Amino acid sequence: MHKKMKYCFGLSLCCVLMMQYASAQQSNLPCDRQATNETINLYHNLKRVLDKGIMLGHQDDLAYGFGWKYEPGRSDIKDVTGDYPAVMGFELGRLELDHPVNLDSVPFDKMRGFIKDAYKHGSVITISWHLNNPLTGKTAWDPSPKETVASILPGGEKNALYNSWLDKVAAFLQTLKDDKGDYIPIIFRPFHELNGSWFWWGGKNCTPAEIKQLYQYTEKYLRDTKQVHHLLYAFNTDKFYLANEFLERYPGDEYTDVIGFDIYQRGSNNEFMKDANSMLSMLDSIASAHHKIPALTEFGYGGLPDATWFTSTLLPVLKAHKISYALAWRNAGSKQDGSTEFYLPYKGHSSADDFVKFCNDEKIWLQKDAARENLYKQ
Ligand code: BMA
Repeated sequence: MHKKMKYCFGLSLCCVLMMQYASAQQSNLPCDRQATNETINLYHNLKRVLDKGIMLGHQDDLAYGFGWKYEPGRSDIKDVTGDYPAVMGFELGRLELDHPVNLDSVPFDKMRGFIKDAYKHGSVITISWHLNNPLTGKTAWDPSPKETVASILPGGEKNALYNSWLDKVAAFLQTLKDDKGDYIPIIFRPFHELNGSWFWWGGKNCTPAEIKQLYQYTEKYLRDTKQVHHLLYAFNTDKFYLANEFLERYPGDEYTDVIGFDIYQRGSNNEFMKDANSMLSMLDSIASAHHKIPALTEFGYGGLPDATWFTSTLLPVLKAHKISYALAWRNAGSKQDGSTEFYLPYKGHSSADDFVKFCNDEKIWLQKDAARENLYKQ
């Protein structure tokens, strides 16, 4: 080879290697490059324990359960298994309206206490946000008009309103500190189930480019404008059939730490297993290709009609895949509209014994298992 060519070849090889190194380094950090130490530690530890266990989560676990509300220390999971969930989910809907309680009647003041308690005992915290439709003033489930997402992006008529909502979210998040005054890391999961069309930010209600822009805008606003640096960001779809569908609204590797999907059983056990296995296989490969943390960001079989569902249906599916955590949705109990809603058994429920067996599997982690791993330490 000519000397000059040799030099050029060497230089390009060097550049490629440096770029590969830089991208590998990047994938080893949360997408917020100024994340607090505890947040960075959580990120690394979630990756470290991926092969060891699957953390079981529950939405609003400490707030209420089937037939009770706000009893200090109580949890349906604790009542049944003796331990709390390893992941606790909370919800911000209506914070944007200055309401003292969220859309599921949980006072934000109490929520702050639950989050502190969960953190202190070693659980992981994740927060969702069913924010109202900023253009119509109706709920998150008001899908029209299709201009809502465009209206809150820069240049849109509701951009200032949306910014004021993000100011409130940032202010709340910045009150989440431990006894020493350090921020409590949170897995923030905005615009969830974004491939379905039931929320104003989802599916047919905006273009993929618009929702990607909104996701990126939201993150930059919280991180760069409001200087919130204790968040890991979770991107999640609802049911999907192809990896391309999952990635259609993906905001990019620089904007996500955790990726996942929500799944609810509505048909037979076999159908659920088939769907969940297929989606989890796709998630496994997307997560490893993009160096992300895979999670089942919501799941449930409403009303738990099958007494052995946990060990016969859910467990084999979970154990066949790499999953950081699986968050069961809320045990709302009897609701105002006369219906009941719950996804994990309460004491005395017919699937309680099976659920205990499920939790006793070494792969399924509750709070004590998570605490043993010191997820917030280096
Ligand atoms: C839904 C239901 C609703 C609840 C909403 C937001 O799936 O549980 O009752 O208001 O989530 O938490």
